[in-house]
Amino acid sequence: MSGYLALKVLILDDEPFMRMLLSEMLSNLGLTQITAYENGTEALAYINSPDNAVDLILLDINMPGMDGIEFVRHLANCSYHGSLILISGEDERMLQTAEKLVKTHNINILGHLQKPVSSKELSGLLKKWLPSWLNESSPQTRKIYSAEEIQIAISNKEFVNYYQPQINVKTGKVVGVEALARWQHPQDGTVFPDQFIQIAEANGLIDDLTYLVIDTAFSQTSIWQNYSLDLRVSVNISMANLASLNFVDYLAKAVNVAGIMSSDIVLEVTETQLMKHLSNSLEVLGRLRLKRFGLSIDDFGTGYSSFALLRAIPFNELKVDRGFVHGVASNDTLRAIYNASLSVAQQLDMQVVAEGVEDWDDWNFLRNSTCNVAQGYFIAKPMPADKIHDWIHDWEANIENFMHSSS
Ligand code: G
Ligand code: G
Ligand code: MN
Repeated sequence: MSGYLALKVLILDDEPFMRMLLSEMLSNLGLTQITAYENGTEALAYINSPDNAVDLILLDINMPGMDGIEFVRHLANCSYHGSLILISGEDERMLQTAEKLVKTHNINILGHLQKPVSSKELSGLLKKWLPSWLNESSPQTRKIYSAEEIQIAISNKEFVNYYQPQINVKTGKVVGVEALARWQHPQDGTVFPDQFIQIAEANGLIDDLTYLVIDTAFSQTSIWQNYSLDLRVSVNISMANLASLNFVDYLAKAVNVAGIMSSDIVLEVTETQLMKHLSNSLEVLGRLRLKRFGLSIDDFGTGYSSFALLRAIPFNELKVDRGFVHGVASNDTLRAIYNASLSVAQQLDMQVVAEGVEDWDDWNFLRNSTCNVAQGYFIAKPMPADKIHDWIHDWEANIENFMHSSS
C-alpha cells in the first residue's frame, strides 16, 4: 500500500457534503493526499501550479459556473497527465457521452460513478488503475517506425498473418478465420498493426504490404483445404488499396496461383477516411464482387457514412463493430445500435458477424439475436497459422459443452 499513499487526488464538486464524503472514502482506501475544490477555476489554478502534480481527479459533471465538461477542455489545454473519474447524478448516457469526450482529449479515464457514490465502486475503479500507476517507473515507450524500416521489412517478408476464428452462432462450428497482420521484428518482437498500417498507407507502401498479406493468406487457405479444413478466410484491405485499378487483377491472379476460389475469400473494408478516389473505389469493389469475392463492411457504425457505403457497394457481410457488441446485454444504447445494424444487414441479405465477443453475457445475448457469426476473445484470440488446426480440433471436441451451458 505504500505507493498508494503517495498519490495526489483532487476532488472537484460544488456540494460540500459530496466533498466530505469522497474525502472520507478515499482516506478509508489508504489515500491521504487529498485536496478538494468547489469550483473549476480554483481547481485549475491549483493544478497549473508547478508544485502540485495531481495524479487523479474526481470530477463532478454538474456544477454551476464552469461545469465538468468545460473543465475537461481546460484540463486538456494545460496538458494534464493524471487520471480522471467522472461523477454525476445524470443518467448513464450522459455519463457515457462525457466519458467519450474525455477520451477524445486523450485523458486517461478510469470510469464513471453514479451518485449516490458507493465506496465499493470507487475502490473497484481505483484497483483497476493502481497496478499501472505503480509500474509508471518503467513507462512503455511506443516506438515510431519510419517508412524505410517498414519498406525493408516488407521486402524481407517480416510480416506474418495471425488468424482469429469465427464461429457459426447457431451450431458453434468454426466457419472461417480473419487474417491479422503482425510484424515479427528481429529486435522488437511482435509489432501490432496500429504501429505500421497508417505509416504504410501514408507512404505508398500499403499495396506492397497488402499483397504480402494476401499471398500468405491465400496460400494458407489452400494448405487448410488440403487438410479438409474448409475455412473462409477474411483479409483486411485498406481504402488506399482501392485507389489502384490493378488491385482486381492482382487478386484474381492470386486466387489462381493459390488454387483456391474467390468465394473462399472475404475482403474486409473499413471506412477510415473519407474516400478520396470514390469512383475508383466503387469500380474496384464492384468488380471484386462480380468476381465472387466476399465483401464485408468492417467496424460497422463507426465510419463517417456507413449507410452511404451500404447503398453504393454490394457488400454481402456486415461486421458489427466491437464497440457495440461487448457489453450489449446490459447497455440500452449499445443494444439499440446492435439491433438496428442487424436489421439493416438482414433486409439487405447480408450475413452479420459480431466482433469483440468477450464474455458469457455477450455470447448469450448474441445467441438470442439473429446474428450469424461470432468472433472475439471469448472464443479465441488471433493465433499463428500453425495453431489453427489443433485449436479447431479442441474446439470441436468441446462444442457440446459450450453450446449448452449458459455461464
Ligand atoms: O488485432 P489487431 O491489432 O490485429 O488489428 C488492429 C487493426 O489493424 C484492425 O482494425 C485490423 O482491421 C487492422 N489490420 C490488421 N491486419 C491488417 C492488414 O493486413 N491490412 C490492413 N489494412 N489492416 C489490417
Ligand atoms: O477492425 P478489425 O475488425 O479488423 O479489428 C480486429 C481487431 O480486434 C484486432 O485488433 C483483434 O485483435 C481485435 N479483437 C478481436 N477480438 C477481440 C475482442 O474480443 N475484444 C477486443 N477488445 N478486441 C478484439
Ligand atoms: Mn477486420
